[in-house]
Amino acid sequence: KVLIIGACGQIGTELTAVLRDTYGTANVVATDIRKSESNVCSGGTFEVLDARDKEAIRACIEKHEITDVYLMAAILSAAAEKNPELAWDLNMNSLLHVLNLAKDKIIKKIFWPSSIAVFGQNSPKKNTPQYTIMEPSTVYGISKLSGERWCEYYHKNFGVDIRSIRYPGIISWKANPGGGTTDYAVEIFHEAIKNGRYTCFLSEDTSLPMMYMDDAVRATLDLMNAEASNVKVRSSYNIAATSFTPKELTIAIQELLPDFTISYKPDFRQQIADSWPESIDDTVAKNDWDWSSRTDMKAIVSEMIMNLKKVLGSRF
Ligand code: VAH
Repeated sequence: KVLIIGACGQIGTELTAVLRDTYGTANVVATDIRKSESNVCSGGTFEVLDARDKEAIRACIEKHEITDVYLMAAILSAAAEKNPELAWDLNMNSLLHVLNLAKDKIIKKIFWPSSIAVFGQNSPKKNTPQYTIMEPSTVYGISKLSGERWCEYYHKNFGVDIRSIRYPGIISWKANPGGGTTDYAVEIFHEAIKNGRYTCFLSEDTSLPMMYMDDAVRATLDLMNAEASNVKVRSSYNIAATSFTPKELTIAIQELLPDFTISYKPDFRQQIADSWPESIDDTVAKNDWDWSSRTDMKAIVSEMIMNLKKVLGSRF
């Protein structure tokens, strides 16, 4: 049976829905730090669980006979800069709790998300390789790089079956991101449909790796279901779909919403974005577990606008 910690987050929400569809609602336990109105809580077993509380995690695992854990709880890049202590505590200790429970054979398999935030200013910017210089300059990136090192250590020394993906910016319409630097690429669609205009907190030529949520969730399940012997990377896998700038995204949006206008007002998140890669090389994931993306920027734009028009009720 499957436990999701952080089930109400941007990825957790959609991951929970797919896991319930895949394994049956009765075999999936969704948890988060607080209850919400979302279908995550009403659509199956939900419990309040603080990812920093090891004994609470252990009790939940034993109560529900959990074998697999998806640890999706984290403080993202922008929020982490505002609250470093909480971000380090949550991002790092939740992982160590789960790793130790797996070392003690209480958990069979773990998924843990890393991020392109593990790369830094002096990592190669274009087609950033699986193995390269990694000097993250954000609290979030530091916590994710440390986490990758612990994942590999627990696999090598205790045989823990933990699997991880370095997610790019993820774009979705079912649940909003919170506290990220790539969040502009979600907010822009909501604003375009509701108000016809958006003030972007990154400069127009800031290119970042991005991916549609469906691709990210499929990658997660494909990696978790891969033969253990094929999962050769036990730090975290690069995966990629597309890269674009706010300007390129705006032009694509204007093809469907011609009246849409954008203005640029970079804030502290510009420095975070400037330290990250522009594009990612995912050859290793392709070779090890047959990863491939299916949704490019044009498809993301049409999916987002079509679905958000239904959800938001469009004025266009
Ligand atoms: C963030 N969406 O912006 C997350 C992610 C690569 C970006 O880590 O912090």
